[in-house]
Amino acid sequence: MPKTTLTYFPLKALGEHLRLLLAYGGEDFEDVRLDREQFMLIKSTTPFGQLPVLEMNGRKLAQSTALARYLGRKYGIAGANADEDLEIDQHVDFVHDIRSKAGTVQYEDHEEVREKKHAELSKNFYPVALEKLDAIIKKNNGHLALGKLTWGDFLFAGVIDYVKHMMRMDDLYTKYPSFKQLRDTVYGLPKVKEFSQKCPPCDF
Ligand SMILES: N[C@@H](CCC(=O)N[C@@H](CS)C(=O)NCC(=O)O)C(=O)O
Repeated sequence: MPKTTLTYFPLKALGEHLRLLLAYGGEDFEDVRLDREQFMLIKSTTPFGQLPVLEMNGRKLAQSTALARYLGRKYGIAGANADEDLEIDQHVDFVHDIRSKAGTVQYEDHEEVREKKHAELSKNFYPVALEKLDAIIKKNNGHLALGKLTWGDFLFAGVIDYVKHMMRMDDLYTKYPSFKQLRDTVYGLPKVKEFSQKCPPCDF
């Protein structure tokens, strides 16, 4: 049986939810964390020149949300039908919308433009979007969708610290306890807890 390997940077960002899902699924996997220099040596061998890459059953697979959906299906935490799948996808895409907006600040090189973007999003976008996300989680019984544990919860838990960092919101979990609660629910799942206690710590 070929070895299962997840390759990403030493960050949570777009790789952590896959680590957590693999741990949840009881997968015996190698958690490879490359620095930029090591990544550049293998970049051309990855499907899209990016990480994360999952090597499973002899295949090299990429795109972090597609992979999360795949692992969710494999481990029995996807939707039961097309409508349920849609609800998970819809809420996952909304989390990505918030992440992408925050990323436009994080990855803006020009300081003046960056600060202007941050101010604009902090005034007009984050408050509305975070209220909506909070309402979604409350309506779903502390989960991202379907009122129960799905792969969407793993994506949320894996990415939220990175989003918090990019939004520069140290008080995110005080303002929205539901976010911390959902993150802690996933990290508290027995196999996930066991994995995350042993793996190298990263803040976001
Ligand atoms: N849509 C891709 C995006 C992956 C992505 O942007 N990866 C970044 C790190 S978070 C990367 O590999 N950057 C290095 C590069 O593009 O050279 C996914 O969700 O997996």
